[in-house]
Amino acid sequence: MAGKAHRLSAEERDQLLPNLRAVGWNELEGRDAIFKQFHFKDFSRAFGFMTRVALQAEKLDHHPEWFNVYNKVHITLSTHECAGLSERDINLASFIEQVAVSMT
Ligand code: H2B
Repeated sequence: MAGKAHRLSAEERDQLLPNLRAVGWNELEGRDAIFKQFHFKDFSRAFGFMTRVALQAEKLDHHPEWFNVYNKVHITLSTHECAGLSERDINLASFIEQVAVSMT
């Protein structure tokens, strides 16, 4: 992975977050992270989605915190290295959106 992660500045957030907010990602209260709940038709689609996200996460060396039951997947993204939100989270969230669109 290129370079050290830095916590996004207020200006960077103003620039990068609106697109993700528009598709349901929100900042958590009390923790510098973003969160979204996904809802699929069934478990196969939810797990297919998770599999594709997992392979990309491993490639990026940036992994989601997530919870799954049946057709629901809840995802939190944050960066340990900078103890908050970095560009890595934005990039992974954008990839996750592309996968989700193709699974619904
Ligand atoms: N995933 C996430 N979400 N944040 C990180 O800071 C992170 C990660 N760091 N996956 C990586 C792995 C780090 O722990 C390893 C050692 O590169």
